[in-house]
Amino acid sequence: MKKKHITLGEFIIENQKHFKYTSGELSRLINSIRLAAKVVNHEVNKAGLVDILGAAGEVNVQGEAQQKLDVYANDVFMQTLVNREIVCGIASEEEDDFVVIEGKENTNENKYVVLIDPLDGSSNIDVNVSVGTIFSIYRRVTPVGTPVTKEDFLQKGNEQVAAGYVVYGTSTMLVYTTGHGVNGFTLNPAIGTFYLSHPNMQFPENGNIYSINEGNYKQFGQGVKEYLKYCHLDNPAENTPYTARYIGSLVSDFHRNMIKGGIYIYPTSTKAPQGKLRLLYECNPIAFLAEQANGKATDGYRRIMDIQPTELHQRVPIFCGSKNMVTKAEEFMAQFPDEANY
Ligand code: AHM
Ligand code: MG
Repeated sequence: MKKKHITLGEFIIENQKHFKYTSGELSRLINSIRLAAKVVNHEVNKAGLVDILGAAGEVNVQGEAQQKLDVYANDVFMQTLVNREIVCGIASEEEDDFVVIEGKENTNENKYVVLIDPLDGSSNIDVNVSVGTIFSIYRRVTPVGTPVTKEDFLQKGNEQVAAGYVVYGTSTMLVYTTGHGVNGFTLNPAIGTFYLSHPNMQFPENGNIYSINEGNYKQFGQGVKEYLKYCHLDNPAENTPYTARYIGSLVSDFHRNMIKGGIYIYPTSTKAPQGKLRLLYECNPIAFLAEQANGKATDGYRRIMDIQPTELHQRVPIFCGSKNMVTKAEEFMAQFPDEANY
């Protein structure tokens, strides 16, 4: 009988064969992200309701006051990873510094670190628009048996062993890669199970969607301005004018563009001289997914995954999406080489 309706749990076990190390640690790690995603999904889905109840001073079953969703999501992901004792450290957008997890009997024997943006797209939380979780996973570089250090987190995107996101949208999906393509799983909320719904996701090489906060136009550098003028041209041979679509949630904009073909840009500007998005837990995982799905991710000049991180919360500009569209944008940027020095 042919296999069908494959669950994420089954897929993780099946794909363990790809992993270089077979202790099952990485599989257990992805499984714990799956669990945390379901818990956060449950809370995201009653966001408006919680507000109504919250006005009356709602408290949860533990007797704690309701928290903001981004803080809540951070707690859920951190706690799930801590409880399962499968990582040696976590860095999160919500935490100033990385968190050391000593694991079983304080042996520091775990090999992976996780970097996470627990709830990305914060401006959309209160208005019933899609938000997401982004995660990135590395093997530690310092010796097992010692507490994790900053060096374990400041690795190039190139070294990622897995990355993915959860999009809490019209349906909830978990999309991830371990370096063997990108696969998407949709949550059946009735039974709380993710099913493989989007196997082997691929960016169309071309597209006609551009996603950028064009309200900042006057603050952009000349390379981006010239590229945007190109996007506006009435030139059917080049597929322009492009269609503008900008949700303001990286995960949702990226997800749509991966399916339909498009480019997402968060460039430098006078307001955000280094760009806005964070290299380690926003740009690198998105870049890994983009490349695994036959797309491209650069800072306008260099491959995102080749950038050597120096800070946990470092920002970089990002251009990601359909390969030919990103390459075209880079051609405009190349005319203004000074803008590479952000
Ligand atoms: P956040 O981590 O504070 O939510 O910020 C990241 C988000 C991205 O999801 C989104 O693409 C971008 O910020 C939107 O920023 P802006 O409102 O400046 O366009
Ligand atoms: Mg974010």
